Parts: sequence; structure tokens; C-alpha cells
Amino acid sequence: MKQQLEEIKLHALTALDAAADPAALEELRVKLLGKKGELTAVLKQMGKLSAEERPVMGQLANAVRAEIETKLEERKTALHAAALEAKLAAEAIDVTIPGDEVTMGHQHPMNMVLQEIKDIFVGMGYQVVDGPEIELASYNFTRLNIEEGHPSRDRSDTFYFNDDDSVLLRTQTSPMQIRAMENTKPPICILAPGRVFRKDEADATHSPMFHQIEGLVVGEDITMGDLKGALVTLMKRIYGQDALMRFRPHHFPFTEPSCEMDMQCHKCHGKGEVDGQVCSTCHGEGWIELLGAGMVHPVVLENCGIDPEKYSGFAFGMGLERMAMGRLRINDLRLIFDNDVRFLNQF
Ligand code: 2NM
Repeated sequence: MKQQLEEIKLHALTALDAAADPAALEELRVKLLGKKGELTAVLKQMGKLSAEERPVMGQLANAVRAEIETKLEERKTALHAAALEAKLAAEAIDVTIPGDEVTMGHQHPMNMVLQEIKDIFVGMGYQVVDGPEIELASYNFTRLNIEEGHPSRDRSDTFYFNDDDSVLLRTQTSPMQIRAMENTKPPICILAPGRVFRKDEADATHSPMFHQIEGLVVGEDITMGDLKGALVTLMKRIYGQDALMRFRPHHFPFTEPSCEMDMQCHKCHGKGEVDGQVCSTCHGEGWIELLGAGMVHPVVLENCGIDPEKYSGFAFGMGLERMAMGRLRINDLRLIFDNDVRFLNQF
């Protein structure tokens, strides 16, 4: 029996040393010390021993058990440490590797200019309003004194939704001004920016969808002088204090009198040519058209329930893309809509 115990011990210690992982270790523990284990099997034979031998063998068996248990613990600790070591090595993060660059986006150049224009008008007391892109022809045309048969109502220019031409994609943001005049008592002082739609082939200066910014001021004693003051203030803020402006007579059905506002060409300074060549910025005109404006037609005021004897107002409309192109020196309208990052990154 002593030899048996010595063999179990020798065999156990070698096997424990060879155990490669915690699972193998546990398997060995059961095999050696478990209820059906080798040591237990030997102890079951103790009954056959004499009274003198029994305590001696008992002591030896206990010593073997203790030695195996110690070795088990040792191996367990060692394997655990090795596993942790391996895990740390596998999951190591090299903090010295350069990170992926985060490329920050920014506002679209057209929205930068829109924000600039809104800020200027808000600073002058205007309220920015928003409205539907799908409109009634009565708001988009009729109430604006654009009668049936007027060329701008033509099906070749306007996106209509139905056969009787009563619902359409707005061709201007003026319907918002109409709604404002219908719903609020003067004084009214609003800015209406937004998308508008016209059946145009896309080219360097046209797009079937573009953005307009319209403004409207209605009150007592509003004059053409107020119109000029507001618009000159806007343009000097955008193009610089020494920008030169002129107002030319024009015609719109919804304003009377009507005008267009130009800025003297910043490249040729109004001469129309540079070094004997036709100026490429104003195409020889010497002036660059900025916007249309005028005093709100009395018929339009009346259409909205405002007494033209008591109140007067001015209104204006400008193309946002055209403003952005002038402000940021962009020469092709399509660049604004393409969203090519090589273009966008320049702003
Ligand atoms: C323009 C030019 C001139 C305009 C007029 C109105 C309204 F509703 F008050 F009659 N809104 N916008 C207007 C006037 C728009 O765009 C070139």
C-alpha cells in the first residue's frame, strides 16, 4: 500500500506538471482526489490493514493528499498567471500608432451666404419665415397680380400637379409674403428664403430648383427710400463698404414702381473691359445685376386685405445661388448642387 501511495504521488506530480490548462487540471483533481479517485480507492483498502499499520498509512495518505493539493494550487496559480499574460499580450493597444484623421465637415457655401444674409436682415428687425413648397396658383400668381395667360404661368415654365393648373411647385417665395399680409396686421417686416422651382434646363446659370430670398416691409409711410436703405445696407455688408450700387427702372406685375439693383463690377470698375479685353466678370456690362424690387402694388395689398390708402410697402427678391456665386467668386451654378468635396473643401 505504501508503494501504491508513492506511485500515485509520483504519477500525480508529473501529470500535474504537464497539465496545460485549467480544464486539464480539474480533470486531474477529480481523477486523483475525487470520490471515485485513485487516492480514495487506496484509502478504501485501509480496513484490511492491521491496527499498527493503519495510522502509519493514514498519515502517509494524508501527506500524499496534502502534497497533491499543494501542487494543484501551485499549477492553478501558474496557469492563471500564464493565461492573463497571454490575454494582455493579445489585447495590447499600441498607443503610439497614429490615429485615423477625423475630417470635419462644415456648412455648405450656399448656406454660409444664406446665414450671412439672414443675420443682416435679422439685425434690421426682420423675421425669417418658412412656408410650403407645394403652393396654390392663387397664392403663387393670382393674388400677386399675375393674371391668367401671363407668360410666367405657362406650363412650359411651371411644374403643375394637375390639369386645371391650380396646384404647383412654387416659382418664387412671394406666396409667403401673401400669407403674412393676409394673416397679420401691419407693420410687417419679414424675410422669406426657400427653394423655388422652374422648368429650366440646367446650365452654368440655370437650375430647375434654386433658392430665393424675398423680403417684405409693410407699414404706414413706407417709401422707396426705405427700400434703398435696406438693400444698400445689405449689399455693402456683403460686398464691402465701398461697393457701388445703382437702381434701374423695371417692371413686375406685383410692384409699382419696380426696379432692379446692380452693383458696379468689382473687376473692371464699371468700364466693361480689362486691358483691352471684354471683362469676364460682368461680360462687358460694367454692372452686375443683384436683385429685383419695388413698392408693393396697391392691387396686391388689396388682394390681401390691406388698405393701400393707409399702408404702403416695399418688397424685393434675389437668387441665393447668384448671391453666393458673386460673394464667393463661383463661376458655375452647377458646382453649388454637385456636392463634390474638392469644390466644397475650398470654403
Ligand atoms: C421680386 C421683385 C420685386 C415681391 C413682391 C412681393 C409681394 F408679395 F409683396 F407682392 N413679394 N416679393 C417681389 C418684388 C419679388 O423678385 C425678383
